[in-house]
Amino acid sequence: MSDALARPHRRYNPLSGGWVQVSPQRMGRPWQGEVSPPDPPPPAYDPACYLCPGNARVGGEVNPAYTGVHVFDNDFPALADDAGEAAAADPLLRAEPSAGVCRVICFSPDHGKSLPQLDLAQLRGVVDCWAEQTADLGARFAHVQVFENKGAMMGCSNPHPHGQVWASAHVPQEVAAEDERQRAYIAEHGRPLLLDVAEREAAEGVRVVEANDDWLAIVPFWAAWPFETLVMPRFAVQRLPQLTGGQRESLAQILKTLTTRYDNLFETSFPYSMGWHQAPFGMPDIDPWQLHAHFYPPLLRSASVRKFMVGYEMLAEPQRDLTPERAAEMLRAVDATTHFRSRA
Ligand code: H2U
Ligand code: ZN
Repeated sequence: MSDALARPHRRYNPLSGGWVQVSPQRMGRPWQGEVSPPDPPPPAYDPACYLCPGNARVGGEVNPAYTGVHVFDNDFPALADDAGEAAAADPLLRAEPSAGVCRVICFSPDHGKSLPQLDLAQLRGVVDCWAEQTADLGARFAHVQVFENKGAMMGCSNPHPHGQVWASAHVPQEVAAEDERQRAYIAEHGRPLLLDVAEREAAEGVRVVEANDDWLAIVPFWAAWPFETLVMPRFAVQRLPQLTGGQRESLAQILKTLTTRYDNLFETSFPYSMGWHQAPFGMPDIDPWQLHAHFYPPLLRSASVRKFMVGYEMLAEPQRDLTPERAAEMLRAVDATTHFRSRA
């Protein structure tokens, strides 16, 4: 790493167009590896869980005795099912309708098993479901957001392994920003932005956490969260449904090892928000796009010590002490073969 990167500096996020303040000199502060006792694993079935097979949901509907992945319409959708009437144009109090569909995706009938504890065939089922939902909803909506919000720290109330999909008639702002940045990059450099990033990161290696022939998981150069990662294909692809069988299998593999590293890092079920970004639908030119997943985990030093995005972060821009290179090194140093809960 150059000397400039050992001193306080800012890094540019070419996907979002934002910046992050990096303060590596503050890493010299005492680093107390606080050890909290591992939280007890949840049971395989919880009679009070609204996602377990055979249980009733809040709306009264009963979940089937599902054995793999199970998808249902969110009983409390965040988006309207029709566009409704446009609000009157007001330059100061501007609003527009937001139509869409919200679904819940149960990853497994087992209440106690999160992604790293599923076997590769089950994980492949999750990938297939994400792709199917994208194809289904992409036929009707401009954007399909597949995501998982995991852990009480992230405001997720239920440990049952599940994610969500929200499809909307509009392209939401994070995706719109990425769309703009990727278009600008290909116009200037002639190649998709994230293909260049993947090639560069694979060659440099310092920020790589996991790699196989098809996929790369890196702590991006511009990461804002301490252990943020970006899962990216090493081939041109814009959306989940385009993935071949082999590419889905290699994706299942990298998801398993990446999330195993996360859980083993602090021996806790690692909280995060993760989700896929893919080319919006109904756009003529999607060549600038590369499919990718962001993992945004809040933890910093232990199962209970988290990073807060407050103060300077809320008012100026994100800041971090731990460098992305060091975070990647820490994740690489963790065992990726055995989940801490299945150790003898
Ligand atoms: P979390 O990922 O934030 O825990 O959300 C789970 C979703 O499940 C949440 O959006 C939905 C909530 O609206 N839900 C149902 O659709 N039916 C229920 O019976 C309870 C929760
Ligand atoms: Zn459950």
